[in-house]
Amino acid sequence: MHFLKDRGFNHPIASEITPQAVYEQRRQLLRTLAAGAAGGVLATWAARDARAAFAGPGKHPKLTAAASTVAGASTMEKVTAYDDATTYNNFYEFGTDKSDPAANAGKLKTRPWTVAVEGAVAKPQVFDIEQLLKLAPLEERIYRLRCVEGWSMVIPWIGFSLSEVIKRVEPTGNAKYVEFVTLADPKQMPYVGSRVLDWPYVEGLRMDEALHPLTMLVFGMYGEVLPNQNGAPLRLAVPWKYGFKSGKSIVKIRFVEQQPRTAWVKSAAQEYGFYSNVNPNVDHPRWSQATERRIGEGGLFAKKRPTLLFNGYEAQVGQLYAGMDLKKNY
Ligand SMILES: Nc1nc2c(c(=O)[nH]1)N[C@H]1C(S)=C(S)[C@@H](COP(=O)(O)O)O[C@H]1N2
Ligand SMILES: [Mo]
Repeated sequence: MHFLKDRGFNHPIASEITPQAVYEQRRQLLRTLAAGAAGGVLATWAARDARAAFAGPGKHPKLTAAASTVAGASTMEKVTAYDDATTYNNFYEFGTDKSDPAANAGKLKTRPWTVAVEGAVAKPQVFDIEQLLKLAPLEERIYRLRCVEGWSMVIPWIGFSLSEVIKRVEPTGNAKYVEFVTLADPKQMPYVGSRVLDWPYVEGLRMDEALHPLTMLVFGMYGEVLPNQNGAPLRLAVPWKYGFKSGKSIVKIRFVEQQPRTAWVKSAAQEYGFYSNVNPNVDHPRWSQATERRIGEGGLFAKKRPTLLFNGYEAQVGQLYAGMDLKKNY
């Protein structure tokens, strides 16, 4: 998947840097609001802040969402420009260049759409997308997204915790892992049938990872319905793992006993492990993972950012891996 490409030479501007004092003020405001009854105010404030930071508006129907109160769900970092988040994509079903998904995914039919939730569950169910959208209140969460290729973005997603779906199908004791199968329709997706990957694109999580409140089922971004190139009509966002763990255009969620054989493990197991937790101390065999380039922060010569363990979500998810050798389980 991984050709390192650059978006060109934009000079960072001073206003992109948030002064520490302002940052601290915002943190305090967040704490106050999260602790109290002012959720609605927080939603407005977060939405305004996000809107000010991206170049939008997009061309998609609006989705209304309140700011999430899940711990660690929203970073104060500057949100990536809408144009960058919707034109610099990985979605190999539509091509392997960063601009291919925006160019080729436009005609993907996202209605009608169903998601089969099945396997080791007491109540298997086929959800219609409209039904899924109403399963729980929509939340906005501003997550960092770190691609295994060494770049990152900050994206305001709209959706809710995947656990909302999981609890409704009642997993049995045999449900140790969750497998996510995404659409593979050669009629709509020009690269399905190519040998780039073994289609469909399959991803997976351990059960406790899937149940973690930060693991998000996503229907929208930047206040709007997801653009097709970002995984419409629904995708996953698992912010502490490399981006490829977050499958786009999901059609099936299966609860299984054995660790799923994921598309990238099948393609290159030495390079892309099942866990794929963001980790600056575990290099990819062909490049360092110690730093990353934030998309929008200038060109090839912009200063790289240090990559954070679990992409900065260690306080929330570190427990899941207590005692586990992260170098072995990459
Ligand atoms: N079905 C599918 N899902 C996918 C991919 C893909 O090629 N096919 N690419 C992954 C990778 S490598 C990344 S980094 C993210 C990118 O999401 P974005 O384009 O919305 O930023 O989607 C992930 N989900
Ligand atoms: Mo990625």
